[in-house]
Amino acid sequence: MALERTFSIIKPDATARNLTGAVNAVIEKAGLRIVAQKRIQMTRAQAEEFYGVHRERPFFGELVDFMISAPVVVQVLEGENGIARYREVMGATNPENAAEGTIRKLYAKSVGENSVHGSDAPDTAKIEIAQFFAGNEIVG
Ligand code: RTP
Ligand code: MG
Repeated sequence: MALERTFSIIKPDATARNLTGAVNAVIEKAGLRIVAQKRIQMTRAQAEEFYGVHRERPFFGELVDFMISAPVVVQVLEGENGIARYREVMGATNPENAAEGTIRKLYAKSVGENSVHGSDAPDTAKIEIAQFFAGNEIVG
């Protein structure tokens, strides 16, 4: 299979605890390559757009507040079967259900403050990457 790109966010709970390097170590050990990365302070508008699919969910307000509560690190990851592979490495949304060795099992605080985001499909990966990166910022 060809290399596939996915979009990742190291969320505020992780950056606040200085876990950027620790999360990146798990990502790289899993065979994914970080082909773009930057630390940003998300605006409310960016967070609302990013999580727009969850707008009607009861946790939406809390989720947006959380995503702008501290800087995040946005990334593009590349690897064989990259989208599914990164979902595997992240672990279940709720860290209580996450498998041993996954990022969320190791570092997430709760179902809301769960340390990382990863795209769930090729179409969303493309849209999410384009929201935060210009083509010439990604170097494979
Ligand atoms: P993500 O989109 O961030 O990669 O996470 P996911 O696919 O595993 O989970 P999703 O269902 O898309 O939910 C998006 C994010 O919303 C927060 N959340 N809070 N309080 C709650 O019950 C709740 N449920 C979800 C989490 O930050 C989750 O990652
Ligand atoms: Mg999701």
